[in-house]
Amino acid sequence: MLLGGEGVNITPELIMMRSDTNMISVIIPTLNEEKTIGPVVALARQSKGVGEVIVIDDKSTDRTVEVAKEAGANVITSTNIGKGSSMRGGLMLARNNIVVYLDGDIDNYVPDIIERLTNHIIKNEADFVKSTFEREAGRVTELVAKPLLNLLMPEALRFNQPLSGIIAGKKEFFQKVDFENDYGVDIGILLDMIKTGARIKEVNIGMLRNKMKQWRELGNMSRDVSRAILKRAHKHPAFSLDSLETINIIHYQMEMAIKESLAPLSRIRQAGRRFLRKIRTIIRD
Ligand SMILES: Nc1nc2c(ncn2[C@@H]2O[C@H](COP(=O)(O)OP(=O)(O)OP(=O)(O)O)[C@@H](O)[C@H]2O)c(=O)[nH]1
Ligand SMILES: [Mg+2]
Repeated sequence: MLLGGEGVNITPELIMMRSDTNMISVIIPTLNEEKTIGPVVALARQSKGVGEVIVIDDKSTDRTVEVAKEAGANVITSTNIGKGSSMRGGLMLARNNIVVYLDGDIDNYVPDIIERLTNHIIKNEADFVKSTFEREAGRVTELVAKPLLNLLMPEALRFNQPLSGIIAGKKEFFQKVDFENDYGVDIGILLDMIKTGARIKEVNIGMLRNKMKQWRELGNMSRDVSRAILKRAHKHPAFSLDSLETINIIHYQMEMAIKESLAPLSRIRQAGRRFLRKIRTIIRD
């Protein structure tokens, strides 16, 4: 589009970048990320179009808050614990019309991460952008989210990383979706965005190095993610009692598999107890 004199090519991109209200707010939820949060904030602040970087911290017990402040973030301590609650809180504070969410635990973001995530939004080709990336292991994604989605809402399977929390979108679209309080937040946002008819693009952000979660944390995450999917599946037109029955079967089979794999551990524990009892008897006698 050509506007004004002197042959100035005023593209939608230029209009967005020139207007303060169309700049970018970057929001980062954190819980004990002192090692990585500094460079993440610095990278976001240096990126073109970023007007503010907001870190929403859940009372980290390490130096996350100090490090994030030193790097130039506006740090807010949340009162409602949970990744999703913090993401919702950040949205309420965001001043700009384009919102980017980053994870604070990544130490190898590509330098143009913000540009990759916002490019389609700035050009008004998308309302919401989901990132895709290669990573070492996405156990909850492969074992919980994808099988459930396949059964209940297969339209979401076209996204490689449905649980990715590295996303961008227009603030007005984020305001229309339901933010779960916990780890169900990211899949919930994606499913709600699909439902609201948002134009969604997936962009590749390369390879991400991620901290590996302990099994106990994976359990909590799986619970949050399944809850967010099932809550939405109930309202889905394709939802039927048949699919509910299949979920019960899957649940039962998973439980049996876990019990079977834990059985040897339990035998070892019992043998250990017997051994200790014997030692005590020997000492006593
Ligand atoms: N405020 C807040 N942030 C959290 C909470 N849990 C995790 N985060 C932050 O959210 C971001 C992503 O968290 P991760 O635990 O790595 O979650 P994830 O990336 O979805 O999971 P992985 O794929 O296992 O890495 C990080 O910056 C965390 O510090 C929480 O309860 N509150
Ligand atoms: Mg992570």
